[in-house]
Amino acid sequence: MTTGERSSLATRPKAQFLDNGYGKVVHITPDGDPVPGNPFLDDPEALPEIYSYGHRNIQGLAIQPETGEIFIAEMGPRGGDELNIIRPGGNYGWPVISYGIEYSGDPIPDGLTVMDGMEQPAYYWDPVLAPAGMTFYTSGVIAEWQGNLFIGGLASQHISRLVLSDGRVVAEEWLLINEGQRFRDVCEGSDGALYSVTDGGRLYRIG
Ligand SMILES: [Ca+2]
Repeated sequence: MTTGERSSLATRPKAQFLDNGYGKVVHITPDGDPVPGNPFLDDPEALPEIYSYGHRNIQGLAIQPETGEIFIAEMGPRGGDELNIIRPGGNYGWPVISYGIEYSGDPIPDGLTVMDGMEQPAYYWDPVLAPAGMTFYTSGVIAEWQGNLFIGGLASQHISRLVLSDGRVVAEEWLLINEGQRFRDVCEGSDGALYSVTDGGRLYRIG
């Protein structure tokens, strides 16, 4: 499961600390207990559920079928939405490093994009996507899409199709760009088609 830092200057710094649930990926059992093997179980200052930290506002998560790797999409500041591959114990940098700026146009304090000990995004969007739900496409119904990652875009009003190779994004295509819809979630149906629902109440079937 994932959380956000509530888009407030007061709570934002909490994303860097392990004593709270703001801006985290948490790894729990169906009963809500920390999963054995979680990275901070031996740290008495840390919440045992935490799997990674330093996130802004995670909206989508999908596990890559062939590798088992966890991919998340998080809303960043203006020009800084990120795709991240989650490593246990990883610090994903927010609000210390970012590729974006404040929505007001002000720089993020310090204006840094890289720091030792902090993970770089696998990809970032500028202008932003405002990512929502996401899924890997596994079916053979559209053979050329097999293994691609699809992410709903809210502010951008399209679906982003990402082609990945060795954990890197090598191509991006925008789908349904003229619909005027905020794409809230995407998933693959049992019929092998790709489905998406929108904030405007539409259901799209692609396949
Ligand atoms: Ca980051």
